[in-house]
Amino acid sequence: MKRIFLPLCLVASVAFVQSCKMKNTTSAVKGDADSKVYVAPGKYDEYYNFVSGGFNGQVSVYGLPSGRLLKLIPVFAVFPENGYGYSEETKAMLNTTNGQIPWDDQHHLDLSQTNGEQDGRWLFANANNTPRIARIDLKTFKTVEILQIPNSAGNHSSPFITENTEYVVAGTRFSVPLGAEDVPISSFKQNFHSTASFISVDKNSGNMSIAFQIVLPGMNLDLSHGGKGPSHDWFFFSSYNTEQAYTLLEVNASQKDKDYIVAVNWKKAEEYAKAGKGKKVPADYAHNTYDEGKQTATSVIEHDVLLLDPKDCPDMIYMIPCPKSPHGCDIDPSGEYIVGSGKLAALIPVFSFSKIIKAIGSKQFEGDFQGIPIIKYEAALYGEVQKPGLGPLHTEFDDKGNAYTSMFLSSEVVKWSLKDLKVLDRAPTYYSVGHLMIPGGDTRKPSGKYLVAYNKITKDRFLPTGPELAQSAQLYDISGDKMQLLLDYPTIGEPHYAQACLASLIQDKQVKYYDINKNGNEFVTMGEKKANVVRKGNRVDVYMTAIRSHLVPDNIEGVFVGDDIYFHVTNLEQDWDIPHGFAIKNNPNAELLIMPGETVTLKFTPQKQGIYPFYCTDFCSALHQEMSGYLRVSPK
Ligand code: CUK
Ligand code: CUA
Repeated sequence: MKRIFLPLCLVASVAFVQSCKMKNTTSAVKGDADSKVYVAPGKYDEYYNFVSGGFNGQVSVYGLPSGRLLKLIPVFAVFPENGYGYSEETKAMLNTTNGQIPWDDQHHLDLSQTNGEQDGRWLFANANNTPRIARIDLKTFKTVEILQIPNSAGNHSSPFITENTEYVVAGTRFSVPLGAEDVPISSFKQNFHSTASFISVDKNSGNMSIAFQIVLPGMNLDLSHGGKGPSHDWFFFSSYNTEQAYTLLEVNASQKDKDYIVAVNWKKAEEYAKAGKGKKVPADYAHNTYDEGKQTATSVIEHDVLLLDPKDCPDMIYMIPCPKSPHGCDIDPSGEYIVGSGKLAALIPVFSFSKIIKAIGSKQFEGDFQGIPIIKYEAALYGEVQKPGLGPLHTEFDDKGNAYTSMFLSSEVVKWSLKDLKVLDRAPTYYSVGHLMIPGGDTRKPSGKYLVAYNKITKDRFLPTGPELAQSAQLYDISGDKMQLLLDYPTIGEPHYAQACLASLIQDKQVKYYDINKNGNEFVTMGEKKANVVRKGNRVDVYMTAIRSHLVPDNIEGVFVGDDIYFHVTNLEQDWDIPHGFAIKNNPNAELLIMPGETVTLKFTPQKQGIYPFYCTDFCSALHQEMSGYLRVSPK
């Protein structure tokens, strides 16, 4: 088994053969690794691990340390398994100003925080392709809100939050003209912009709304993180292509020795917005919310957004030079250190927040980038980690003053000390690690127990499955001086960032079933006796109930070709883990999975006469197979 690098790193990688011994990698697992990941039958994992789905558009949930897959949460893609995006109640969740978009590319996650610590309330997720941010309610593991982001493309630097979840922040990867102007691509410098959107999050409901968008020069914002503690008021973004090239072939976009970390004082921005320094401009975007009481989603189109132009808002934004195409932008638990990771740099620069503030005070600038002051590199720099490895991407932190950086090219996790910036340990990854994650590793209170590496290439780690292999995650014990590889487990889609928190933050808040008496769905059927079929023109509403082990009504006649039939199925069960399903032959609208106490609606417009069986798809009782019925469709 040969390791394959990107051509550009072939030469440089030779120096790192020490981490590239492919054969017999199981020897990396020593001693008591098995007992550290063994979660006995009936026992729970210690952590929930939320993993982004990449091009599958969903979020997956694992237990740690076992690596057991617990759930797939549908977010930015339709999910035939439970009818997300197919049921009448959820269709609106995928609504955008360009119609229903049933797919996206999901890269980053952030768990809500209070005072810089995870609070187990919500999980935010970004969509890269058609810029959107979703909020998942961790009481139900359901996507309850999706907000489209206007004036953006490639919503990559997202959805990172401020320390108290005051804002969830989204930054543009592909600069575009504001609005949808038809301009020559070669007018990039004049007409293209990136934006940093600050989306306020309601303290109680969690509801999101775009507070303001900061208009930045044309360039690519890549990743970001909010400050904490002393840097609470600030948000830091990494950027690349500050050459402002519009064809990103390396020669155009990676010429400069340094790109920038963009430091935004969002408290100042907030003040400017309040003082009327912004400009309201027309911008249409969809705001979709799932009402947990009414059990249904609605989509509203908003029409304007407040833009802040740095020219009108002095002392709000600064640029900090950062070597060679920075990717990750990570803040240590104290809030003092900002770690930039130049993908093509042979070092990791660590910036000091207090030095940045001093440099701003004494105006240690080296010119400006389209009017935004550039702080001198040395004036902002705390120090550099020398020879960390090749292709540094992302950094997380433990509770002992150490940082861990993923090295894509040299395929390893490198542990280094924040105090003296010395490399302390390296552990190979199999292979080409992207993000890495420590539970709470981007908060004020990281755990020092585990680290998970999310690898881009799997090769020989699992039984082969044709040309497409599962992605691999690897769990390390980081409690000692040396990292210890404990476990490989396959993941779904292509994970990028992930988050994990103590299970105790979430597990006791779980909604086990919905109280049928509080069911607010307008099509609820409160008991079998109320089951009914109602016709209005060519619309037929079937008020159906499901309870072990029958669907009522189970014989439906008097329906004609071309009728729009709405099956409103209410699950009457009042017990945990007793969902019923509903599917009908030849219906292009997938199926339903209805939780106890819930009502969900499936639309069907039969095109041909005939007898259409329907049935419960979830094996719910010994008489599950009997939970079925017939629809008769007659010619018009
Ligand atoms: S990105 Cu994937 S490895 Cu989209 Cu956060 Cu760095
Ligand atoms: Cu209900 Cu099977």
